[in-house]
Amino acid sequence: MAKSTKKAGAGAPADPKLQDLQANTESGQDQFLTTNHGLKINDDQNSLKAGDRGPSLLEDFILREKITHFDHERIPERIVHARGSAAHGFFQVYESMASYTKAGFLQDPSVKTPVFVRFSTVAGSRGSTDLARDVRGFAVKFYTEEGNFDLVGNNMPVFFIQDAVKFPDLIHAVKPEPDNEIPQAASAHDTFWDFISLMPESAHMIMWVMSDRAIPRSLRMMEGFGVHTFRLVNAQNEACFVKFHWKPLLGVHSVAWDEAQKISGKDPDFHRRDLWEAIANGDFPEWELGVQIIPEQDEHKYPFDLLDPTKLIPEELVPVQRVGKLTLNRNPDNFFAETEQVAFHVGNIVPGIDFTNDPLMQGRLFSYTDTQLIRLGGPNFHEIPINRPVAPVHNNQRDGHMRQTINTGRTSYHPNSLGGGCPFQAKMAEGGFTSYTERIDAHKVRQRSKSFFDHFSQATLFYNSQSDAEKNHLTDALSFELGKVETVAIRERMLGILFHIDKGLASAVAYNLGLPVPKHETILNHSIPADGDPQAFQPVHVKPYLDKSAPLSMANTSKDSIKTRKVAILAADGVDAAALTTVVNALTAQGAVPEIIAPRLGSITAENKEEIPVRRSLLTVASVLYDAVYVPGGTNSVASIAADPDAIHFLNEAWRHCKAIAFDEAARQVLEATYFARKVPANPDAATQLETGLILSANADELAKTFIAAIAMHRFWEREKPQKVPA
Ligand code: HDD
Repeated sequence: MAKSTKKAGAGAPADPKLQDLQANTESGQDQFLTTNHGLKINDDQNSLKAGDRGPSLLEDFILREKITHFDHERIPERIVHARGSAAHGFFQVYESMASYTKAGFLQDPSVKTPVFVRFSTVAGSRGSTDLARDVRGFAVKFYTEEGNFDLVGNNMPVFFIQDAVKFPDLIHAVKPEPDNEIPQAASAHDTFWDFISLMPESAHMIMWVMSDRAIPRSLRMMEGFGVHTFRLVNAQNEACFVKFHWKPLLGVHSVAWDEAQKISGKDPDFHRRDLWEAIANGDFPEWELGVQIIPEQDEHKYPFDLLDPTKLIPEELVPVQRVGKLTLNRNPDNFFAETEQVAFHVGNIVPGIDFTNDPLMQGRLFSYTDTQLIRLGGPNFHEIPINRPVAPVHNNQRDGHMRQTINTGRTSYHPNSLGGGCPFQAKMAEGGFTSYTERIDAHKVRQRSKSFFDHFSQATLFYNSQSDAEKNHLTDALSFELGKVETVAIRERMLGILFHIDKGLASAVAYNLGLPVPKHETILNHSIPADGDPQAFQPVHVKPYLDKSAPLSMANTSKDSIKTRKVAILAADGVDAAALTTVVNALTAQGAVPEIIAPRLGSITAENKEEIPVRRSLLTVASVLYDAVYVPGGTNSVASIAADPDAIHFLNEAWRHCKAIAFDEAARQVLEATYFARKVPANPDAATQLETGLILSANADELAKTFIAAIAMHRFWEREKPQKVPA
């Protein structure tokens, strides 16, 4: 892996969080090896023994210190979101949002607020694959001048359950089964679908998790969502509701499921590596912050409840305003110290932002601090460098394991007179936080509002909004997952839920499972209190208020760039250097990353005797790690590639995963060695080439132009079913 870029660029204003972290960074460069107590070590190779063949001595404090520290290196992994990758960066608002919020970091476009962002999968362990079919966490810590604001979101805008009290059940169901701890990082097993099939409120989220959103091409190509409805409060104490969005500037893109499974074997760190390398190469990932603002008086205007986390607000009803930009520009120095020890908390807010009564959010407000106590070992985790705010901290909280701060003075209570009354409470005008004074007049009940009982309308809206290819993927994903479920009754129950989302979808999945299409129209909600009347808990059916919502389909995402796309070039000795250089230069000029792959490492000798360095050998790579493939001409190179089974497999697989593939006309022999040669016209014109993603040209400039347009399309999903090849 390339080394991390340390600075945001010459002349960039000092990042206050970077300065803060500097006090805790260490480098052994040009230094002596020491014990933890600063004693220089003379021999780190041999323990102290009674004779050179005798037993080690208890006296050996150097040995004991080293082994003891090693024995205690591990901490518990996160109960969810254990597998993650993170980066530093900054956020800048485009223009003041003062009319909506008094939050300081949303006022001044010239202010760069430092951030630390951690992406994660949910179900897998720390060492599990990046390419699991799963929700992705998207957690942003803003180090604002008014304290830390954590936006702890996901790459999907809704959630499985409506009440936090069900969260442990959901997670127990999706995690590996408790008797044998199988399967790792996968929802395709009985306990998950058992729970889901009894929990109709998860129907909408299930559509998202079974869609390609669950297998992103890159963490840099995912949307992010705050999920809950939050509240913004301005300086006049006027509030509005808000939904937060992150919109990636590279668009939203995913891989194929077959590809995801293969990446999990070839490079389980695929997303982590991609994020690291992009930042190290100066291709800084960027997202725009989007807000959907809902005036307070519109709280009950919609046919769904704003407090229900299984609902989104279609962008057609409330447009997303893009209000600022997040840029990630620095890799962490140390994975454990930063990425592992960072502690997010939904409850970390700043004046101008507030919570709502979403019952999922309310439970989260408890869980995040609580979990850090066990994970990070005590109440002082806020002092760990990555967690401490850049805003000053003064209070009367004291002591506890691993306390770092040396609080001075006699008083650790408030009010006091001995300490001059310090630290003072801050008035609102001085930035003191006050909770929004929402009026609540209610009975204390364990109940769920009837306005939370529509479980299907947005699941159907999501399904209807997908392209044909995306619908196929949903059918395949559900068939795969339920196909792995052993208990037929669970499969049947799930078909019953799908029937309420879309009858065609239910029939297609039922066909694949070899089961009859469910006939019944009613569904019993099993998630009800012991004394509840099942009929009273029937999900309600709401009249569709929208046929389709365009932003829900990734087919409508931006497809205008090949920046950071990885392009494999299959070449061997005798390659046509002129064609190769033309295409490489054209791709590089557009920000893509071409890599020459040859049967072996070292260099290849071109037809004109030029020595061309090889980036990877066929032994260590696979097509699933690339976005597109190019095969240049050159008689001997073409003959070698055409005769190399690994190279032909590479091409067939790239075709199967619907990627753009380009051949020099002089490399037609390679094309003819593939399975897909017979699926495409022998001499496609430019329009056909762009339609199929198969580019064939004798002119390297023309080839490069069409190839670049094709790579920007991301994938040619249309050819997936009709032109599938073995690979
Ligand atoms: Fe959570 C971690 C996102 C519901 C309890 N959650 C965690 C992380 C993300 C989310 C991104 C990883 C943070 C990191 O990188 O360290 N969680 C969500 C979203 C939810 C959600 C978007 C629904 C809208 N979570 C949720 C509920 C509960 C939790 C309902 C409990 C009642 N989540 C936790 C936790 C974790 C966590 C157990 C594990 C590690 C951690 O907090 O720091 O407290």
